[in-house]
Amino acid sequence: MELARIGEIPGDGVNRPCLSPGDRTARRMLIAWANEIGAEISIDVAANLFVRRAGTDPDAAPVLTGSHMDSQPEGGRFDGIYGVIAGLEALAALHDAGIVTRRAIEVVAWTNEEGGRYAPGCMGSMSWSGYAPPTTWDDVRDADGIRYADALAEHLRLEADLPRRPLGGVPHAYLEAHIEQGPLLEAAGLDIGVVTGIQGSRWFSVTLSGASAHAGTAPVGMRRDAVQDMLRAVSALNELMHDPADILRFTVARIDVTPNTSNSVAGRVRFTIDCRHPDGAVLRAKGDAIRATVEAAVKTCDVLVEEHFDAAPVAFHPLVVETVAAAALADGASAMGLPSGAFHDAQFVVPLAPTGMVFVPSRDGISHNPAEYSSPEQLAAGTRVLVRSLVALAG
Ligand code: HGY
Ligand code: MN
Ligand code: MN
Repeated sequence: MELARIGEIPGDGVNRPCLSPGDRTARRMLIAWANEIGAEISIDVAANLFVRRAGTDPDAAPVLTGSHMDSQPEGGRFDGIYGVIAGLEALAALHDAGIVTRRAIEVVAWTNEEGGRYAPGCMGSMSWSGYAPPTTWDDVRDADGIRYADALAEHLRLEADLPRRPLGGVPHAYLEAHIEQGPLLEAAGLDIGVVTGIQGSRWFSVTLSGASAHAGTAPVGMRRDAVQDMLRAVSALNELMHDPADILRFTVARIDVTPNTSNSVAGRVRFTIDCRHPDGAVLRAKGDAIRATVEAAVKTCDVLVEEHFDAAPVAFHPLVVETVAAAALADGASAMGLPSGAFHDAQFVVPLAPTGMVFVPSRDGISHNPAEYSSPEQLAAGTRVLVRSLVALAG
């Protein structure tokens, strides 16, 4: 709740973009809490922030937990931040109990999971895991035209007092606590989600270039109207992406129009596509059909389709899934297995180490919305299951 006051917006929401002053203030609050329990702080060149509690065996690979601290522009108080704070609570509980695990336990706050200020998301975890080189997104610009590389350099300059660690590493296991962000646990009346995997996600942008013109004098028949062509393209994409079973997720939610005035015909439109499916083959086929579908639908504009994010579906490792299920049982929590509809940094840790997640219910399944809510009891139950799991994994 203290962190939720940083970047707070009406309706109990938060707006805490990655690498912003608000993000830094939140990170400093985490660091202060971590210092209280004697944990070690470090940061890598992707600005991923690590809080480490040493184990008895310094040579043993650590158990890694955590999530992200950046939010959607109109986000809720729990998405991401819960997993970081639950991880810190695990370290504090061990500290208070005077228990030292064999393996170190590290809590990570990944940089730019949301992909709001800078698209795509998961830049910190993709850099750390080697999924993509850290320079991949250097020239991505935010709404103010600031390059990602420059925002990152500025952040690292302001965080120069923090010890540096090399980018990358191979943990013994990774376990992330997160709110479900969907309705399934609440509908089933259950406390805990033992997450089995994450569906695939692909992000595209479509840029339509026509010609701006006078709204009063330009005959409609002579226009190269990018808004009208966008409507044609999105209608055709809706048909391509229509799924009677409602499994496929197709979203157009960001539209930039130029010159964006009521009396100049739009010369240019850029809109985003977020496409998701649990079956990699379906996601591949649908995503690969976007370009031809848009080109066939557009009447007068030039078309540019770019892909910005391609995260294949992942299945979590039985070691972690079974550890979470056993921890829920031991804690007397009701639980069920379920896949994640949202992507997470965990998606990019899967190729490196046994990986899993634990979910707590979201009220009315709401997320990416200020009304996002999970109760203290639900959050505490998830944290207890996390702690039990981390102790089991770390020995
Ligand atoms: O979009 C996602 O799935 C994540 O919540 N950022
Ligand atoms: Mn999240
Ligand atoms: Mn999110």
